Amino acid sequence: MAIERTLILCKPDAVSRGLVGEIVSRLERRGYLLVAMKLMQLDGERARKHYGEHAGKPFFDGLVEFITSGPLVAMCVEGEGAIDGCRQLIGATNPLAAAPGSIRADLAQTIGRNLVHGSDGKESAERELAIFFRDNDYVSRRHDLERWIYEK
Ligand code: DAT
Ligand code: MG
Repeated sequence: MAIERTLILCKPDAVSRGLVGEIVSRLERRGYLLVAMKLMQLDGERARKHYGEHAGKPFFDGLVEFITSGPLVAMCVEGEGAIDGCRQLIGATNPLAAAPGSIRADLAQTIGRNLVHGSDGKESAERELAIFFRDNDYVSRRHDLERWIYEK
C-alpha cells in the first residue's frame, strides 16, 4: 500500500440535503486527511471533462445537468490506500446494491442522486484532482499522517 490522494465530491444533492458534515465525518473517522477542500458550482465544460469517460451514455446529459445544478464540495482526501478505501466507504454506484454501512446504502436511494463521487483509480484520481485543484490549493498534513496513520 501507499499514501494516496483521491478526489471526493459531495454532489449537489448532498449539499442540498445538509449531508456534507455527515460525509466528511465518515471520511475523517476512517482517519483520512483532508488536504484540499472547496465549495463551488461546476460549469458544463468542467462537468463534461470530469465525467468524460461517460460521454455518449444515455445518462450523460442528465448527469451533467445534475452535477452543475447547485453547489458541490470538492475535496482531496489523503491516506493509506485512500482511493479504494474511500470507494469502500462510499459504496456501490446504485444505493440498492451498496453495502449496508456505506454512505450510499445509509443515505441515498437512487443511482442518479447517490450523494458522493470518489475517484476509481490512480490515473483517474490524478486526472480529476487537476480539474478541481491547483498546486497551491493543497496543504501538507504530513504531521498528522505520521502521528495518526503511518505505520512505522
Ligand atoms: P461511480 O460514481 O460509482 O464511480 P460511475 O463512474 O459508473 O459510478 O458513474 C458516474 C455517475 O453517473 C454515478 O455516480 C451516477 C451516474 N450513473 C451511472 N450509471 C448510471 C445509470 N445507469 N443511470 C443513471 N445514472 C447513472
Ligand atoms: Mg466513477
